[in-house]
Amino acid sequence: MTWPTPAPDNDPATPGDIKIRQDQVQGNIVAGFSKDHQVFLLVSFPAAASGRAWLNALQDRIATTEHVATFNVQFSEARRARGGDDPENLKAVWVNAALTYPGLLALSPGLAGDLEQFEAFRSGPAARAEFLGDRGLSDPTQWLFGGVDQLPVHAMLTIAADVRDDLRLEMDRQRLLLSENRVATVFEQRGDTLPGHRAGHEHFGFKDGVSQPGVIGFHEPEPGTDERKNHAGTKMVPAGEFVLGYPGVGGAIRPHAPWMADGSFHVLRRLRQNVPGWWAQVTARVSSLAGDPIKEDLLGAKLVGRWRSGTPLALAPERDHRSSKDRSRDNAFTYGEDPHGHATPQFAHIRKVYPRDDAAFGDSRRRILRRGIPFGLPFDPAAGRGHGADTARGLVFNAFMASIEDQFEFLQQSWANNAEFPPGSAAGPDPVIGETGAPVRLQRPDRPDLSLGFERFVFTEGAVYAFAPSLAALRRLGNGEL
Ligand code: N7H
Repeated sequence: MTWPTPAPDNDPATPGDIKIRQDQVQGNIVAGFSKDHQVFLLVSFPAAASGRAWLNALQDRIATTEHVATFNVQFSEARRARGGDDPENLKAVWVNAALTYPGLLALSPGLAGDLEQFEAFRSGPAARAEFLGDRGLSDPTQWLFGGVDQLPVHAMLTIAADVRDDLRLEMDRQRLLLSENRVATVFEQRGDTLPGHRAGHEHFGFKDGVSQPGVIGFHEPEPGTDERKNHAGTKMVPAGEFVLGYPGVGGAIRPHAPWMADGSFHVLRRLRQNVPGWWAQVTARVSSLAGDPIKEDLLGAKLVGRWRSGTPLALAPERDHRSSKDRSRDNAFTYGEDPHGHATPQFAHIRKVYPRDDAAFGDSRRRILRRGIPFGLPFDPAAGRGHGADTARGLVFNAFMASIEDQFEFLQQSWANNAEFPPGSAAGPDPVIGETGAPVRLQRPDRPDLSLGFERFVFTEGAVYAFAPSLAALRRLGNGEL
């Protein structure tokens, strides 16, 4: 198949700016796959030769940024032309490949020196669990993959399709390639957009995928601003924050070996969500506040920072009055006018992990490109088997970044888990993903502060730290040239 040249929407900021090498950077990093059906195949090579042969056989199936960006532009245009309905005749199947530290060393032991500086990547997520607060039910001894004493994950394939049958076909093809090359599958993690009216929402019921960084050198900027064109409130962030080999915030290029240029670190976490537990806790807190006007919907929104529809509390602090048809302003806000968190509490999930213009934040070095997708059927006991409290469901947290320590781990450990972030606020931990212990402090105008304890109802059940190399590096790894 030949691909048309990328549409102007993917042209860089201004002439002369460094552009993302769209034929080298794999798809799903700066151009998201955005597919309703995905599977993450975690595999292990018995020996370098089989790993290399498998990578070679895979080369032609890997999607580039150019492929995905071109398709995404066509898809958005077709959807606009249909008044918001998905075009039925535009479909694609995409594949992305990433390698873990043990996987890269299994292919080429000589790479150890080049990878020395990437400590989190080298240690792997199980070794970082204590630091990140993965204890108790999240302890790596309980994980389904990537845990203690488990078969090492060497590589992670992301396969993504618009329709289930296409995904199944590609999975069959990939399973054949794996078995032909004697590569073992360690785990298959499925992900699917929730059905019906829940589409685009995560399992607690909140709209997801509302806010993403714009990428300089890839997305078009709004002239005269630092925002992405037609995306009010979406800050443009230097490409080097997500892809190695490009300038990051401040202009410097992060140190890396030449073969790592155009690659990106890939973090996958299977996060189980106890949906009835989380909402029962919200109800319990509301009933314990007899006489207080706060209701479940508002308290739930306070924990996340947005109403279930995606409307930010910053723009609609009392009730979700905004039309579901106009989503264009859902990122057009900062917390500057709300220093005490009267509208959006300082502990709210989206404020913890992206404080926007907050003085405690100050720059764009903590952004990540989120590509998550739910797994499991919705909690809806009346809908029958698979919908009850006993079935596993949650979020496949999936993100790309230039540094695991400075980005994903920093968000989780220094902000979400940290009851004292922002400094001096005594805000409490992030009540969605943070470590429990300290209570959160809910501040409202004209009312005394409330101190509310929240247990964690999101548990880590597996994790992988990987690196998605450029197309050229994948080829060289397959040929044993590195
Ligand atoms: Fe979060 N949730 O339903 O509460 N997340 N998240 N996340 N998250 C976001 O703005 C959720 C997790 C980020 O730019 C929304 O697109 C759940 C981890 C970041 O303003 C909702 C889980 C980490 C943002 C949720 C989970 C992050 C974000 C609003 C786990 C990183 C963008 C939708 C089960 C350590 C913030 C949106 C911004 C948004 C939820 C995990 C980070 C609804 C349920 C582990 C950076």
